[in-house]
Amino acid sequence: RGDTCSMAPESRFDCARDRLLSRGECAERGCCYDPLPGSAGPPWCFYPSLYPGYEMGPLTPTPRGEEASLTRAIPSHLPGDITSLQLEVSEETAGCFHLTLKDPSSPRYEVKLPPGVPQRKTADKDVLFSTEYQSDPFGFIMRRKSNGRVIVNTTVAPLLFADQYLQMSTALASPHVSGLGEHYSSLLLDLNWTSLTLWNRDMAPHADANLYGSHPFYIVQEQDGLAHGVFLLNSNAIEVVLQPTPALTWVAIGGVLDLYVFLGPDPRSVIRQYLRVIGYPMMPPYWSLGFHLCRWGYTTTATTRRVAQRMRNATFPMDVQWNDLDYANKDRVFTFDPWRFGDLPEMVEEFHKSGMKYILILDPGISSTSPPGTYFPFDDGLRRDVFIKNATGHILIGKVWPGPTAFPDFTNPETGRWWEDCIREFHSKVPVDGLWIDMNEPASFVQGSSEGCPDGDLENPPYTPRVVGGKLNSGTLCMSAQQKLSTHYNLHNMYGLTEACATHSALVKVREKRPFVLSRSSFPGIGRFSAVWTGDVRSDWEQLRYSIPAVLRFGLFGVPLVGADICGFGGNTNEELCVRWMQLGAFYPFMRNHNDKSNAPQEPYVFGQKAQAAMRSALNLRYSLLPFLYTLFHHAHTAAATVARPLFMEFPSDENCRAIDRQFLWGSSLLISPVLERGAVELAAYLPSGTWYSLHNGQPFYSKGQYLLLPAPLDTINAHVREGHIIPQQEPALTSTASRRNPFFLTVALSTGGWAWGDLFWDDGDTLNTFEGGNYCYVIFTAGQSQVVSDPTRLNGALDGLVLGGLQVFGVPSPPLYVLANGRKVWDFTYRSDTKLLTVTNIALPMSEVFTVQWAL
Ligand code: MIG
Repeated sequence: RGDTCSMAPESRFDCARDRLLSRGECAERGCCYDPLPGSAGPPWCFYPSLYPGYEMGPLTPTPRGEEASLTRAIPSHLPGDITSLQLEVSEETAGCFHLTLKDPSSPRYEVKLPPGVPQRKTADKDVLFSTEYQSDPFGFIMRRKSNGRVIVNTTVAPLLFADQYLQMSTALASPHVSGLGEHYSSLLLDLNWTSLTLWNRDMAPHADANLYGSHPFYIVQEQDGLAHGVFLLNSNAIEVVLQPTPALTWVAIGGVLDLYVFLGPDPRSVIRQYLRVIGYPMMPPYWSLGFHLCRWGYTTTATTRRVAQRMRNATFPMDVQWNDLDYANKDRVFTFDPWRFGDLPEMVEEFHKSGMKYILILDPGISSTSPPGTYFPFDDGLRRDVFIKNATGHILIGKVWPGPTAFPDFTNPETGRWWEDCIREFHSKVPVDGLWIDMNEPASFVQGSSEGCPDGDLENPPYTPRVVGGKLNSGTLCMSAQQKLSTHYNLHNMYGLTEACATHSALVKVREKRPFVLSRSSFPGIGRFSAVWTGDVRSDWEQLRYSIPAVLRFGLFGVPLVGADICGFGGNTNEELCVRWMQLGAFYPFMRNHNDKSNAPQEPYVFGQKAQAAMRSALNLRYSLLPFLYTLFHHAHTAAATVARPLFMEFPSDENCRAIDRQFLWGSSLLISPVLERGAVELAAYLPSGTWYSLHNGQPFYSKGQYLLLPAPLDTINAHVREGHIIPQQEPALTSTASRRNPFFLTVALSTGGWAWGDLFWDDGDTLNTFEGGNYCYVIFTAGQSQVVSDPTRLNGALDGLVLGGLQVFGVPSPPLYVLANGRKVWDFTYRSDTKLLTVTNIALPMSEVFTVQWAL
């Protein structure tokens, strides 16, 4: 076989992912063998450059694109080859290419995302890509039209399509790849012979493990600031192999190949194109952007009340008090403990009266061992046939906190109605404002079921990707379990998504307000229904640091409302770590401090005065920025923009930004540079080229695109406003209910030319579909020629009675002689010539009218 085996080691594609092969076994597969020292690195047994595969017939036009038949004459080494395939390709939009490979003779399981993703067709007809096909063996090459760059090239390795093993490789246009969650890793993935498994699993975040969610999507930063993305719509267990050529191999152990390629051409457009397929994120209620406080181990209502009271006494802003499993009677959901939580309804009412909200945990496992007639959720669920069955058609029983449990099958519409009834009934007693859906991978403490699982190709497929526990059913249900739509083998990764969807709809119906759901498990599309948190992170500095790429990745996956457990969940935190975590957490889109049962307390008030002061100022800073954050969520909801944004999204042609994941942006205008190391009181922060102003004092930094050493004492987090931007803020308060009524102020960061732009989306924060129904305010702010002007382009009354109380203008070159607000002289203004900061206070300009603030130089 001589030169067909002579490719460079980094370009070798593994011919033996399933097991280690001897030279002879490798040869039997028709592959090349070259044992290299070391266990990691290039494969020893790899495909030769020409390897028999599928042969493609002629392409013929269809109403939506083109199609062709593929046939395999020589069997592969896999059991269950599907020898003829149907290829269909279509140009969904100018920047989106869609390819499917299916079995035309017998239908296979295909993912159905929850319905209701609006069809957002673009008018643009200038297709950004061109495709060509290699017919024998089949492969395709896709290029970016504008520069000819190869975006996808599957001819680099064979296509395999067997019943339980589908594989497709592609060369990558650059080594700068991000995505493929959920994993514990930096923003740029390591291509040095690594593999990532996508299989939802209850597992504390650590390297090389498959975690709670699955997101088969990646984005590639190309050399010149352009970007593209690829999405494999497949919910089976997936393994993605990365190698330094650079190249990537998808292995899915079921379903079909349903591949989307998004051509951008810039990173933001890639994400928008992706979210057009999976759905744009929901608009969160305003209060959910406030601070949330939780722990496992608030064992009574008295304790829970005291926590909220101590927060208030110590003047820490906070919107939402939570309870973990402690509230439930014998850990059974939809009940509450009559002794320890007997006055739960009253407690919730009290929180509501003080302008706060209340959320509690809801696990999917339904206790199956209460005496008949005593536990409605199970009895009714049984009657309505909502539970997942085992292979023999009996209800599958696993084990979670209440002991033996059945698992609702959320792919069954009747389950959605039953779930809604359970939530309605519970809500009529305990008027929760949101639900926290945990353990929804789903997690079970017994492998498969309390009776084990039948042997077979679903439990033990010919190839099992590298998963924690070694078996697909480790820590979850049997793969052969039956759901309405298909087997659990096919649906496992979608359990959290289907539960989030059902919970979201139930809350909409029951509360008739904007719902809040927090889910641990996730799958593409979940951002339409839910927030996500990153699970059981440990209280240590490394986990603090990796929380940033974790949060940024969820942004790429269409889940902008995301955060890690602040101060860490597992193990005891410490004061310094917790201060730094509260500071970073103040810039997680979803901000919740949460702690495990057995750990030292970590509520802000338990620490020393200095630490408390630092946390209080971080909280006040966040609360002052809520109008801005809310506006960013509006853009996420309506235009698929990201909220917490990696620098490369905003500065795609700045090569220095490619790998940055210790800093991030809020929208386009606020750069956050947290301390992530113990003992550090300064940090090297990268500032992209341009002027950046310290949010705290307006001090300008003129950057050529460089790292600057910034002071970072324990009481501050560095945040810089980008020149040319206006950030709408409001005076903070102890709840967002109160801060929403406070005066607004604007932070105006003038560009070198003296201009700036910003906007504000405002509504009542809680009503459903305000944007869709036109029931909102939208105000544009512009600065230029020594004045700031507002332009309320849409008003619905929500801003009535609210005023602009002042503004700070960064970059005013010289002291103003006077300041005019709506033409009247203002007396309360100060100017600092060292920082070029103009501060105007004590004005009261109605926000619902056009206003002008001028300064005369
Ligand atoms: O097996 O409800 O990730 O946030 O506190 C642990 C108790 C179950 C796991 C969640 C965590 C929560 C905990 N839960």
